[in-house]
Amino acid sequence: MSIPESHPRYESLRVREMLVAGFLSGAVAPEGVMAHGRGEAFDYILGERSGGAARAAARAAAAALLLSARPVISVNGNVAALCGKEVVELSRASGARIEVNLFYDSMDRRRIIIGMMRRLGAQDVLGLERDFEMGGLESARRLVSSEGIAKADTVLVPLEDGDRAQALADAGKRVIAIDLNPLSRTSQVAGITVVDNITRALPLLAAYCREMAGYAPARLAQVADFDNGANLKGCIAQIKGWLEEQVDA
Ligand code: PTJ
Repeated sequence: MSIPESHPRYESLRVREMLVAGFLSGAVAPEGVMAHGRGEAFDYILGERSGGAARAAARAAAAALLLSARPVISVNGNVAALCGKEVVELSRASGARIEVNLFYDSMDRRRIIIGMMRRLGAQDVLGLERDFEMGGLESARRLVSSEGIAKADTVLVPLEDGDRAQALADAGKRVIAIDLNPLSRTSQVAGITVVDNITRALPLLAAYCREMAGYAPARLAQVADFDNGANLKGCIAQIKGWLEEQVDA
C-alpha cells in the first residue's frame, strides 16, 4: 500500500508496512505482527523519540560490544524485516557476528531470514544449523550455534522474550536488550536495556561504535559500566513526562 508522505503518522505507517511485507515474505511470524503492535503502543507513550536514557544506554551498549571478544547479534523475524540493513551495519561497526534465532522456529523461516540478511550484505550468518543446546530454556531458542551464541561473551537481543534473556544472563553472558517496554522481563533482566524502537536504536548503536572505535579498553569499560535499573527508571520518567505534557497541551 502506498502511504502519502504528508500523512501525520507516515513514519509509523511506513514501518508497519515493512513488517507486513516481512510477514508476507514468510520472515515474520503471525505473532510478530502482534508484538509489533505492542511495541507501537509503547513507542507512542515514549513520544516516538530516542530520549536521553535511551541514548545513554545505546552508548553503554556500543562500548560493551566493542569491548567484547565474541559479541553476537541475535536476529528474529521482526528484526530482519524492520532493520536487516542496520543489523549488517552494526555488525560491521562492532565486529559482532549475526545469528538467526527464532521463538516460533522453523527451518523455512530460518532459511528465508538468512537469505534476506545475505542479500543485505551480511557475509556470515549463523543459525541455519544449531549444534548446541542452552540450559535453563525449553523454547526453540535454546538451540544455538556452537560458533555463535554458545560461545559469545555478549549477546544483543532485540525484541526478546524474558526466558532467554534470563538463560543467557545465567550462562554468564552480558545481555544487551532493545525493547520498547521498560517493564518487560527482558528489560529488567538485561545488563543494558535500550528502551527505544529498534528502527532508531540500531543506527544509534552503530554511530556510537564508530565514534568510540579508537577508545582504549579502559575508557570503553568506563562507558560500559552501566546502572540498568536507574536507566529504566529514567525511561519511565520520560513516559510520565510525555503523558503529562500531552494532558497539559
Ligand atoms: O521471529 P520470532 O519467531 O523469533 O518471534 C519474534 C517475536 C517478537 C514475535 C517474539 O520474540 C515475541 O513473541 O516477542 P514478545 O514476547 O512479544 O516481546 C517482544 C517485545 O519487543 C515486547 O516487549 C515489545 O514491546 C517489544 N517491541 C515490539 N516492537 C518493537 C519492540 N521493541 C523495540 N522496537 C520495536 N519495533
